[in-house]
Amino acid sequence: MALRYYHAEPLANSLKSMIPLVEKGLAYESIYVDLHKFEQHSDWFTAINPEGQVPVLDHDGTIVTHTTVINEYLEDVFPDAQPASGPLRPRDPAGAARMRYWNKFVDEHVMNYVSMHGWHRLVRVIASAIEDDRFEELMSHVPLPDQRRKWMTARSGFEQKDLDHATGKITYALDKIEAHLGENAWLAGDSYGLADINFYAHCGLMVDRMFPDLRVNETRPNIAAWRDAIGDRPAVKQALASEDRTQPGLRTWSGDGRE
Ligand SMILES: N[C@@H](CCC(=O)N[C@@H](CS)C(=O)NCC(=O)O)C(=O)O
Repeated sequence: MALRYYHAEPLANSLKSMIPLVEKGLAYESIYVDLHKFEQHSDWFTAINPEGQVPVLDHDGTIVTHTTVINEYLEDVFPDAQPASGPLRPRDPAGAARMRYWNKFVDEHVMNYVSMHGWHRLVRVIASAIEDDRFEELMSHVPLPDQRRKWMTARSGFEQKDLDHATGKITYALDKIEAHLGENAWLAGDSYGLADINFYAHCGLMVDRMFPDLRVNETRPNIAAWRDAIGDRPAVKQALASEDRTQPGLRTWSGDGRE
C-alpha cells in the first residue's frame, strides 16, 4: 500500500486533506507542488491531474482529486485508522449526513469566498509582477477555464462589489456556525471530524488574521474556542508545521509523525 500526496503549503485545500492523513496515522509520500512556479499547470502534473490543481491523492495508482472526495475516500479505504477522539466520519447514517451537509455548505458557500480575498491580496502581487507575454503564456497552460479567469482577474484585482459579496458570505457562515457551535461541540455533532477540518482549513484557521474587522475572537467565542481546540490537536500542529518551506522536493511521512 503506497500513498502519495501532492500538495502546496498547508493551507486551504492542501491542509484539508493533509490533516486526515496525519490524524489517521497513515504513512504517505509528501510531494510539494510549487504554485509560485506554476508547477500545477506543468505537463508532469497535469498528466496526474488534468485539472491542474492541488491537492491530489495517489493510492497505488488510483488518483483521487477534490478534497471532500479525497477525505471520504480515506474513510472508505481506511475505516479503522482513526484518532482516539473517534471516526472522522460518523458511523451512523444520520451523523454522516450531518457531516456531508456541512461539507457541502463549506464547499459551496465558504471556500471560494475566502479564496477570493486571499487571491486578491496575495496572488495579485505574484501575478502583477509577471510581464504580459510571460503571463499570457502561463495562462495558456491553465486547464480549467474558470481558474484561468480567476488568475486573470487576480492580476488586476477583484471588483469591490465582488469582494463585498464574498465578505457577506463569510459573515453569514461565521454567524451560522457560531450559533451551531453554541448547541453542538462539533459541526457534525458529538465528535471532531471531516466537516470541522473543512471549515478550519478554509476559514477558521486564518479568519481573524484575514478579516480583523470581523473581530471573530471577540464576537464569536464559540468559533474561537472550537478553532483553538482544533489547533491544539497534535495532528493539526504537525500538518501545519510540515511544509513550511519554499524548496520543492519529496518527503516521506512514516505515519507516526516522523520524517
Ligand atoms: N475543489 C478543489 C479545489 C482545489 C483548489 O482550488 N486548489 C488550489 C489550491 S488551494 C489550486 O490548485 N490553485 C492553483 C491554480 O488553480 O492554479 C478541491 O477541493 O481540491
